Amino acid sequence: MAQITEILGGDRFRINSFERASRALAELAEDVAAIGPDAKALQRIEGIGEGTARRIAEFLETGRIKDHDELTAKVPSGLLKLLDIQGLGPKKVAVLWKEAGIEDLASLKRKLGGNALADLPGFGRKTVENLRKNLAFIEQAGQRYRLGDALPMAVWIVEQLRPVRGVEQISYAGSLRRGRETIGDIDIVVAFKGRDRAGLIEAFKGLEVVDEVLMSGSTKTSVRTGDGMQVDLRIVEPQQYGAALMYFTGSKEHNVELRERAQKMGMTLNEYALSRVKDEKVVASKTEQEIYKALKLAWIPPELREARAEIALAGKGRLPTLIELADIRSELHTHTTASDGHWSIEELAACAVERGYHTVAITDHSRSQVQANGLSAQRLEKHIEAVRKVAAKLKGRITVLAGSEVDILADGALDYPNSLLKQLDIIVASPHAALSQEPKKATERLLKAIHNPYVTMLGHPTGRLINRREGLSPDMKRVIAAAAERGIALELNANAWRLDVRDSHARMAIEAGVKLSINTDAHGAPDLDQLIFGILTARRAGATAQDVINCMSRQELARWLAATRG
Ligand code: DGT
Ligand code: CA
Ligand code: CA
Ligand code: ZN
Repeated sequence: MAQITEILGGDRFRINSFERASRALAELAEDVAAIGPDAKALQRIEGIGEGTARRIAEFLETGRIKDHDELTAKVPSGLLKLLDIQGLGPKKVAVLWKEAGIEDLASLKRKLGGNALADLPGFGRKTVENLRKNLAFIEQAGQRYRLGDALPMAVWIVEQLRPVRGVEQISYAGSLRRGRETIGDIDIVVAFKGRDRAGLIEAFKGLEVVDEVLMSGSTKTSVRTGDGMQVDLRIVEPQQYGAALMYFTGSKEHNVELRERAQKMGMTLNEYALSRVKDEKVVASKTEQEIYKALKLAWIPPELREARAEIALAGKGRLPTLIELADIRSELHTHTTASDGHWSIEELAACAVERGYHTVAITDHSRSQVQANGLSAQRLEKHIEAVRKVAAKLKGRITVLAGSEVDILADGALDYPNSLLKQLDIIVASPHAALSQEPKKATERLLKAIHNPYVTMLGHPTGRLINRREGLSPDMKRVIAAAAERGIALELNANAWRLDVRDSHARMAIEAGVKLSINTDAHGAPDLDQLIFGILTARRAGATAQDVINCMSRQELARWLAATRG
C-alpha cells in the first residue's frame, strides 16, 4: 500500500505510516495471526497505529483489505513487478508509467530495446544501461532451478556446514526435501547449540559458491550463489528443530492442514512447537516424529506432504511404503558407443554389476536417430550378437539383455520392422522427433506404439526437457489406460533434464495398475547416479517397490518381460 500510494503521488504522511507498519510486521517474532483480529491488541505492536491495526484485523477476519483492493485497482496489475528491478523505486516507476506508458515488465523490455526512455527525467544513459542489465537478471533469476542442479548444491552446502562448531543437526528443507522437479530456492535448517552463532553464519556467507549476501541475521541468512540460486539458512534451538524442519519443509498447504488438525485437538502448531492451548505447554518440538505422533499421525515422508490425502492416510496408518534407492535392482535403458553412449557394452555391464544389479538392458538408438548414430537394421543385428557375447561372458554375474530404444515416428509407427523387434529381449519405445505435435496427434501416436506387440515400455513419453522444452502433451489418461490394457510399463526416466513421466502422471499410472520402470537412460556409467531424481519423483507419486519393474527379482523380471509380448 505504501508503494502504490507513492506511485500515485499520495500523501507523504500516509506513505510513511504504511511503511512503518510493513516493517513492524516483517520484524514481528510471531505470526500476526497468532495475535488475532483484535485491533486493540494489534495496536500494542510498536509501529502499528490505529488505522493499520484496523486493516490488519480486517485481513485476519476476511482475508482481504478493502483499502488495499481499492489502491491496487488504480494501477495496472503488472506495474508493481517493476519494483523488483534493482534501481527502480516508486518515483521512477511512476515516471515510466505516466510519461512512457509502461505498464509491466514486457512493455519495459520493449521500450528499453529502442531509445524511447532517453528523454525521460532521471533516465540517463547509465541508468538505462543498468536497467537493461537488471531486467535481464530478474528474468533469468525468476526461473526455477532444476532438481538436478539444486540437490547436489544443497547436499554440498549441508556437508560444508555440518562440522561447524555448535551445529547439532542440519538438513535441507522446502520443495527440495519434498523432491519437486524444480526448486524456487534452497532452504536449510540448522539446530544450533550455544549462543554464539556468528561462526556458523560467517562459514555460510563465506562458502565459495556464495556470490552475494542478501540478508543476514541471527535466525535467518540469505545468500545468492554464482548460479543465481537463493539459499536461505535458518538457525533454531536444538529443541525446536523438528518443528522448524517440518514448517520449512512445507508444503504450505500441508502445514495449513496440520495446523487445523492441531487446533481440533486443542493444540497449536507453529515453527517452534506443537503446544497445548489451555496452558501453552509444549507437547512436542524436537523431532518431526514426535510431533506427528502427538497429532496421532504416522510420520509422513516429505515427498507426500502436498495436502492430497496423506494426512488422512497417515491417520489410518495406511501410508504407502515408498520406494527407496536400494530397492532398484536393474537398469533397463542404456546407451553404448554403438550409438551415442560413451562406454562399451562390457564397461557399462561391469558398472551395473558393481551397483549390485542383477540385470542391465543395452538399448541403443534406432536408425532414425541419425544425430545419435542410431543403428541401421544391419548394424542392430550385429549389435545384438555383440551384446549376446558379453552376456555369455558375464553369465552368473549379471543378466545382459539385448534391447533397443526404438523411435516412435511421428505417425506412431516404430523405427524397425516387427521381424527385427522380435529378436530383441526388451524394447523401449520413445518419441524423439516431432515433439511440438498437437496433443491429439501425440495421443494417437503413442497409442499406436503401445499397441505394437513387441513393445515392453513407453520411454520418456512426452520428450520434455525441464525448463527447456515443453515436449508432447498427450492425453495421459488414454495413454495410461492403453498401457494398462496392453500390460506394458511406463518409463519414469530419471535423468534430471527429463523426469518423464512426471510425478502426477506416475501417480495416475500407479492408480491404473500400470507398472513404472525407473531408468537413468545412461550414456555412461556416471549417469547411473541420476537414479535418485527418478526415485524422488516416484516417491512423490506414492510409488512402492511393487509398482516398479526394476525392483523385481531376476526371475520375476524375466517372466514379466516375456508376458508383455502380446
Ligand atoms: P519453492 O522454494 O518455491 O520451490 O517452494 P518451497 O515450498 O520451498 O517454499 P519456500 O521456500 O517459500 O518456503 C519453504 C517452506 O516454508 C514452505 O514449503 C512452507 C514454509 N512456509 C513459507 N512461508 C509460509 C507461510 O506463509 N505459511 C506457511 N504455513 N508456511 C510457510
Ligand atoms: Ca524453497
Ligand atoms: Ca525459501
Ligand atoms: Zn530417448
